[in-house]
Amino acid sequence: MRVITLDNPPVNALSFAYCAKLYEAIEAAHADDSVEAIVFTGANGLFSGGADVNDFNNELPAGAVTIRDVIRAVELSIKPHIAAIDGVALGGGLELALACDYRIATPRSKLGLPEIKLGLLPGAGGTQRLPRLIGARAALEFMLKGSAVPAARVLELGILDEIVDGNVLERAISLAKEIPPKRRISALEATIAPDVPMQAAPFVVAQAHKMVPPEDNGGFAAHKLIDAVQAAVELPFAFGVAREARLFDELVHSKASLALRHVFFAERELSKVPGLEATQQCHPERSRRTLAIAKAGVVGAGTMGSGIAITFAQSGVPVVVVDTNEEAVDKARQTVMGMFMYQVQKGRLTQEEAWQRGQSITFTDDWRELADADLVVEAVFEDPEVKREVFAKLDGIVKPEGLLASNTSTLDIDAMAAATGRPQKVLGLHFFVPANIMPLLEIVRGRATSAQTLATAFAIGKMLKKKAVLSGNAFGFIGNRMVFDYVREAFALAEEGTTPARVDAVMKAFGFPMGPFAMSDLSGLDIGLHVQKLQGKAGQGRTNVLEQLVEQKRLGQKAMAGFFKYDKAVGKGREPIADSVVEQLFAQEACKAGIASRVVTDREIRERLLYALINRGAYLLEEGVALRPGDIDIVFVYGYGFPPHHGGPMWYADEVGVARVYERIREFEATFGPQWKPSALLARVAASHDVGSLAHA
Ligand code: 3H9
Repeated sequence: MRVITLDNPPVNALSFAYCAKLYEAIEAAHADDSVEAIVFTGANGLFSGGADVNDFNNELPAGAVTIRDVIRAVELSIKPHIAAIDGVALGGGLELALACDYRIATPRSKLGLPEIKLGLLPGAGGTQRLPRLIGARAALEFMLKGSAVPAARVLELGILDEIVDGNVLERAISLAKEIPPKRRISALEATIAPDVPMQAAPFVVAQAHKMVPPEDNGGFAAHKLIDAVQAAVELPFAFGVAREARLFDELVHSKASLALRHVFFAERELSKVPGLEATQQCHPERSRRTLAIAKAGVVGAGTMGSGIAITFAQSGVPVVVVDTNEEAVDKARQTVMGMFMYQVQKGRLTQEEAWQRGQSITFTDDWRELADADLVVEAVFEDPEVKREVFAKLDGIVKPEGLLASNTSTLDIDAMAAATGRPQKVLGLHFFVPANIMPLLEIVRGRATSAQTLATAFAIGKMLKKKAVLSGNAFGFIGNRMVFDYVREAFALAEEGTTPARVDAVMKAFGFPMGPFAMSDLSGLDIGLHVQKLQGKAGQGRTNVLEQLVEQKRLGQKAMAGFFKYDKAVGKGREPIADSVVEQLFAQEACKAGIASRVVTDREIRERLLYALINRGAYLLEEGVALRPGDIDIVFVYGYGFPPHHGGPMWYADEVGVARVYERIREFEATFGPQWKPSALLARVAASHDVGSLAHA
């Protein structure tokens, strides 16, 4: 018996270089007559994270050994192989386990084929073996979701043979000593599902194609995956594997996969901040210099405050919410209870867990209860004076080592820090509504914010399972600052005679879950106007349509009328319905302001909105507000629904070609005015190559 340990830190990725070593070890075990069985296990706390995604960016080097070669060696051997899994087994890692004869795992293990999230499909036999093991329908569901699934569920599905409570390697070794028989999955016939006859295959395949997004709008890999599973059902194993390999190769070079792989790596770059020491960069939560957050405080029990409190409670951190308004507190209590009960209904929490989480949020009107909090986040009204008062008060109450954060979406962190005697411990933590659901967190660095405070903020982000992006302290930070320009163009288009419904439809067709007008309705037109006032831009628009809508109490979705109207009977009151009243208001005000009506193409709509984002993003890079183009992309993918298969606005600029984007922005500047002045960075990148790259600027 031979134990082969996958050991390629940090995640035992099956790179070409590592596969060459692995292949050698496997062939040595096969050649050794004293070895009757082979056990695979993993070092570094996991089985394997799958293929090395970096390898996909290069052409396959001549003579390279890949996971497919490793798996073929396992498959061809007459000796039994056992996968002993502890931790995650993903992608090619799970495909290796599927080529084994037995698969056993510890209860904490998670297994998955997440390739779809990278715009790929399992390309090392996974699409052919899984339908043979658990049926095509269950296999498709498993691969289309791409989640890392807990061992208990994987056992139920029939992918695992056994869950081992004790030492999984010991159990595998004892299993190997029994010399179990070969059980090649490749020798099985694929089925659809226990209750479905094989004749139903065409129907099941057609249904699956209908259920995923269109090929040109985020569904490219999903359709190819369905094709591969169809091959598993219709073709002998060897032909199916060949079809899978062809489909995989098409996907690896697709724009969507390149974009999704960019998002994957950009996400992992986020906490690498120049100036923070190496240990903090890699493992902020482990660094001694980060502060432990054992108790959190929130000021303000509004929508934002309750969402933030739930987020901390979900991560096991007790939290005190301070608000003197009884009505707001009652509402917040109901929101919190409702949220946890919903999770019980969905089977995500037990009654007991829901009760415990609910208990870990305390509401009070007594600010002194914040005294021993390690971190307090204020979520009060967006007004500079109110915020300053809150910070001054907190500074007098919270223990000196406690961090003070603002959840402001726009305002100056330095002004708040100046109201305290601990500016180095003041920062912005900008959550997005609803805070307990939205994955994005902007960490705003003030002039005096210390490295320790920042490192702690990244550790908090990780603890709360957020994508934490660092932003400089500038009005609107990264996300909102860029969205102002995006919405500005949407508004300008409406003033020029394009209906809000059409603008939104074009952006939805690009892949956003909603268009800019529906988004404005969701966040509230009154909020939009308030922010314009804070920015000193209210009343500077070409028309006063926004002001009029707010005066008419058309505040957006919450008022069942904004740029669109809403009807409780249509999409639970959340579906925007075009409203001719608003369209007429735009037409009438545009006429008064002397704005000529223009006929625009869908392409112009898309370009004006997306290039406004790109131009502002380039300014933010130039000004140092955003560290990297990838950081901006993460903000937009996770905070604003930018379609991940386009990689985020800055990646999209590269996809289109920066030179082309720049030229178009110059044309917009000439046609529409100085708001379109291109950033110097954009000009430089556009000039540097024919197809310049912002990613490498
Ligand atoms: C595949 O398998 C294709 C096959 O079907 C067919 C082939 C023919 N490759 O996330 P973390 C790096 S496709 C390269 O912070 P965690 C990551 O960049 C693959 N690098 O840790 C980071 O580097 P750095 C299918 C990878 O503990 C470091 O490892 N598999 C890969 O929070 C730590 O990462 C997947 O899609 C990789 N595959 O989570 C799994 N994975 O330190 C993708 C990680 O320089 N990976 N890195 O910043 C994951 O889901 C998580 O990383 C994992 C660990 C759960 C493994």
